[in-house]
Amino acid sequence: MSRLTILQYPDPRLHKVAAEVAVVDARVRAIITDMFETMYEAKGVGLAATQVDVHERIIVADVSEERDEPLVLINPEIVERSVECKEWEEGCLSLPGIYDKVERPDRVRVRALDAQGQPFELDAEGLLAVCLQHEMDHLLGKVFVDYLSPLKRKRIKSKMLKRQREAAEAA
Ligand code: GNR
Ligand code: NI
Repeated sequence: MSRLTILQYPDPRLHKVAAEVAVVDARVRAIITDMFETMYEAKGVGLAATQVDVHERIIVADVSEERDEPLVLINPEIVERSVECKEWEEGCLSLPGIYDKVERPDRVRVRALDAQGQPFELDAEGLLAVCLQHEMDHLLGKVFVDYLSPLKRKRIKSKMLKRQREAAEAA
């Protein structure tokens, strides 16, 4: 197992579109193991492969309090979404310390493959629904700040670049 580096916004690789996984094999399961290690270490509730520079449709998540309910979604698709939307304060491991409100459908039904390559469907609401939509956006090259106004995004981008510049100088 190894912890992977999480790409930091505005890294252009966060905007790559992930490819479908053709076969769920040992190679894919090794990526999943490393993604869980990375996600738990970073205390995130989800992680998309895009964030660790793997451009394949793989998501790991765990929204449980005890951090003992790992979820794997390969080639996820939303098959149903509620008309009702809800606003949540979102954060992202690719933009540590940045939070803002995003409105999304309140409930979604997602179809995906598990780590064995078996199809399953999942009804999600609350934090899990937000998390899965946030992760699926990552696989399409989209980050939550893309929903914010251009002015907010510009400020966030400057803040992130300044932080990265300072970290590089300190190193
Ligand atoms: O850890 C995370 N928390 C979170 C909180 C509100 C909405 C979405 C998220 S996902 C985020 C981890 C992450 O960046 N996943 O891509
Ligand atoms: Ni994220």
